[in-house]
Amino acid sequence: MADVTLYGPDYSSYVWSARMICAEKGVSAALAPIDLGSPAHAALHPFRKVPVLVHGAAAVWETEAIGRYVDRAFDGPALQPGEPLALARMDGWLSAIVDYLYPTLVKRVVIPRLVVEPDGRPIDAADIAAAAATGTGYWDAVEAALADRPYLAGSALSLADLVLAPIVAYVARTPEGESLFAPRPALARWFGAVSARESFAACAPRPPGSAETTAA
Ligand SMILES: N[C@@H](CCC(=O)N[C@@H](CS)C(=O)NCC(=O)O)C(=O)O
Repeated sequence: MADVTLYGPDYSSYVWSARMICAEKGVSAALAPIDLGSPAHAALHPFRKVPVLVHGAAAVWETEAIGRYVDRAFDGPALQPGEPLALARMDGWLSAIVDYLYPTLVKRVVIPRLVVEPDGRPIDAADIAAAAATGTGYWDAVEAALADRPYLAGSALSLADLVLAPIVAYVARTPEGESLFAPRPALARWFGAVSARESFAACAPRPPGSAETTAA
């Protein structure tokens, strides 16, 4: 029997991150589908988002909370630095991902490009271009952060790297992401390292064409 259950579709970048967090911690997580927006979903997450982690009788919601909970509740390699400045860097990046990178790049670039457009529905090219332009500054900030340290918080992998990596993977698959890595060697090196981890491939969405698999 798995240690925990994670609810949500595997294509969600945040579900991918939550699964990676569990895998890196050595926590076995069963992935379970959920009928998005349903009363059963609302019973687990008051804002009806994914992922939700269920451990025993407790439901934990929001990816950051799930990551911190898994890190504290289980043995295994620490995914949050103990040193105050490194912890502040991790917290800063987690906040920036949730408040800036995800809304701009996943909602306005990845979903239109990888979900809406292939589905034959209209996209707003001007909004995609505007979001990608804003994203350029965000990627430059990530590049600057990684220029003098291997991971976002410092010398060790943390929750921030595990939340950002699936977003980078999705953006890199869009036309706007074609020039993501070439001008940003630190980002490329970091993504190479995080995406080479066993957890990245093990928790990645099933290949296109599999049931329930689409982007973001
Ligand atoms: N702040 C939330 C965001 C969760 C989120 O937006 N999840 C998306 C999938 S990546 C979702 O639930 N989408 C379904 C919906 O909005 O109905 C977290 O960190 O978990």
